[in-house]
Amino acid sequence: RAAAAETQTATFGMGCFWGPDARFGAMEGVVRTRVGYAGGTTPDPTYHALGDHTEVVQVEYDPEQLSYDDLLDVFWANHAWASASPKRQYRGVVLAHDDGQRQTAQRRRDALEAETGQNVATAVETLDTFYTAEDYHQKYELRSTPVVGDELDAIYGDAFADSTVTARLNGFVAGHGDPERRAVLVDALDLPESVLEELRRRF
Ligand code: MHO
Repeated sequence: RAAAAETQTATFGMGCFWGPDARFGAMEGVVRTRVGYAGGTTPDPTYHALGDHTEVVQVEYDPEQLSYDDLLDVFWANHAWASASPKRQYRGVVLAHDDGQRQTAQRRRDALEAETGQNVATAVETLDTFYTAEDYHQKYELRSTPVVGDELDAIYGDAFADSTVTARLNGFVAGHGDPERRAVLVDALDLPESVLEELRRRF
């Protein structure tokens, strides 16, 4: 299916960003993922000098295949929204890109509280600046897969963090996505046999 001319972007804090990078990357309709730091005020944060920022995943998606509500389903189901994180680095937060996202996220937050009768600790805020994290955090699961990580890093170079294929593979090596979709992707890849062999072994 052809990608839409215009993609949309969502940004979420849901604990250590390695996990959600893989989870969203596996989803059909996600075009690109990036991990980074946002939600604070400290200029130019890094992993070891985060200041008041939070680890977040940024998800670029095709609105003809996925809605913001679809992403919020995954967001709410996959982070600890009922208790405030002791570290701001790992807090749950929706960083809305516009008023529409902000209202949708707030509506979902209210609905979750109404359904469960529990207090939701996760915040809904407006995104200011997203600072891309260091390369070694991008698609961490894929990067740390023996053989595959190093080979793809060499083949993709600067595109490693930005490609749809690496987003999908990052999700698949982490165990997301169904076996059929994994097989279809691997069969379509023009990559060294050592890489394909290792991927098939893992899938
Ligand atoms: N290595 C840390 C989390 C890293 S995440 C990028 C841990 O597993 O505790 O914050």
